[in-house]
Amino acid sequence: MNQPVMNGVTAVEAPSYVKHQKLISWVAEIAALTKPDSIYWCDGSEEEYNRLCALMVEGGTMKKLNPEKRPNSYLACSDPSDVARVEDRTFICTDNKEDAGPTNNWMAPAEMRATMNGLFDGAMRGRTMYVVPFSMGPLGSPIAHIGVELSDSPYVAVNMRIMTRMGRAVYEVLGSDGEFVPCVHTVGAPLEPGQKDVAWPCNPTKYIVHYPQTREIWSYGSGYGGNALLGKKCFALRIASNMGREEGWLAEHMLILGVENPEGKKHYVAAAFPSACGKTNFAMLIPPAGFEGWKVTTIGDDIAWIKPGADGRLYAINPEAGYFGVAPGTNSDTNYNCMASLKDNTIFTNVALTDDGDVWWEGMTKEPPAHLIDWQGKDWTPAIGKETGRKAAHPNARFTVSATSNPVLDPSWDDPAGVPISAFIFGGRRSTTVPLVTEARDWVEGVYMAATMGSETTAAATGQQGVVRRDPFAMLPFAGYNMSEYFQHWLEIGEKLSATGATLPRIYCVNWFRTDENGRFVWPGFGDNMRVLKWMLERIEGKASEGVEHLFGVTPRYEDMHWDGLEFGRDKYEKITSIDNSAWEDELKLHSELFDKLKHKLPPALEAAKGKLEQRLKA
Ligand code: SAT
Ligand code: MN
Repeated sequence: MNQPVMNGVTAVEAPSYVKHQKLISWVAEIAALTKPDSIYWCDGSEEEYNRLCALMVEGGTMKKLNPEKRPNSYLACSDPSDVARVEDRTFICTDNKEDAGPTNNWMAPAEMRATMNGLFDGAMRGRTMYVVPFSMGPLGSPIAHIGVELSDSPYVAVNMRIMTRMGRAVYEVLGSDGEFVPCVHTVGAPLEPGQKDVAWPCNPTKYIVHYPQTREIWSYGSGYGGNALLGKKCFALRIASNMGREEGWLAEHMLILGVENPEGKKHYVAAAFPSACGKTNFAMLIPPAGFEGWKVTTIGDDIAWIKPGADGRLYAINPEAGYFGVAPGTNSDTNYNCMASLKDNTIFTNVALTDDGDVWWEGMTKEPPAHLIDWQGKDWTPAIGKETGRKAAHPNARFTVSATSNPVLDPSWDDPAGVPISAFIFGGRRSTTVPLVTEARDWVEGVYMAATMGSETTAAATGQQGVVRRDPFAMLPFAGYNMSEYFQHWLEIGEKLSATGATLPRIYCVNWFRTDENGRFVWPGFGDNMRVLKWMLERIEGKASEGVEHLFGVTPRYEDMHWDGLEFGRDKYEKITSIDNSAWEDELKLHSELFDKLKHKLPPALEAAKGKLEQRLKA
């Protein structure tokens, strides 16, 4: 039902199936502030999805792709200034600055609310405000949580339908007094009467604001990805990490995959990597030649909510329902399952358009097409690309696709109980220093590894690329509270579980990205990461050899790895597993810098772990 509402509205009429008075009053309150021309309550139906997409095609925000090439799919191209998460504009607003910690931008809630009230006043003029109800996690599951996003972007509404369980059924779960996280979003581009809209409205001023104490999210000025789809990083990580801390669970920037050996023995592992480091590829990995009978299946590609079960094991769910993955570099060799997922029903953002109405991005095919319209709407040919260095697709171009399009979706992906986790993997993008794989000797050492992880920055966030920054647990931009307390929370979860006599998941550190003297990756990565997974599973099952113990943990020897189907000599293996003591001395200085920054409430156990590492390095 469409609900036209006058400017300066005081009362809102909701569809009859919305029974939640507090929700209705909140919608009225935000409408009174933002002054949209109308309010539209999303029901999540397919008809609605098609209608909103058609509306955006008409308005120039999206193009419909050739249905013979890419059925029911669209291309949206953003404003060139609105292409990635804005970490420097992301705020955690708690009463005490220390509660946000030194890695987050902070402002006092009252001050931020005053700023937000100013910016949001009339911000939706000339637009429709969409009411987008969504569940993170299976609808009605005891570990799911509900949010409602109010947004003046139809692009947000359709993306949320893919990325979450969005629609009318959420109201049934909410009933008349259920809890929800209120999420308010505007692109910050009100329209004067008669003013023509642009294809991608946004505002040069941006604020991505979280109030963890009251569990609220306000986002201003951007229409892109994690800035605007508020169920994702804002709710499922920044707000949920706070919920998890209060309630004894973990909200993590992790993919979850299932791996089954030829005998039918299955394990689930969760792996944290910074944005744009291949989580989607790892989650859909195809075992290479030499691994006949092995199967890898996907639970999730970006976020995991992990809760202790009654049996003392940790159980994980994927709170999302779709993938918002990086397109460039994806092709049938690097990620066949992903390409198969994208064959229809996909929204592409900031990729290039081919002359026959399909999409293309760097790395999709070896040879680029002879002519394209690039993500900024300009003509592009390989010659132009070469001359100007201009990419046809933006490096952070994305696809939005439903999890159910994934041919290797795990049968338990939607199980409200979650899946038991056997191992945690932490990985960064490091051209030097960090070996291919290391097993932590115990939980504390594993937490230390994860806490001190570094990674070279990518296009997923605005700012300089390719510089190593510490990215603890791949959560630097996503931990919604003080990072040192977040470490403490991990340590406590470990302590509590071991106290029950449970076997804790093993913790591994991996690095697929070491390069040779010519700057080329030495490790083939992608499907061959299966070799590393296999070693981990053998360790977990107590079958693998002892490997080599070194200052940082345990790494397999060359002969401990399964090499069938790949020619990869000892010399190469040495290149990606060697420990260079002088490089580690420098690395430890960076750990010290990090700990210095985080010294307020830094767990002493991590200081002690660092002390041990330093001693081993001296020995
Ligand atoms: O734009 S998102 O935050 O959703 C993607 C990412 O950075 O992982
Ligand atoms: Mn991510």
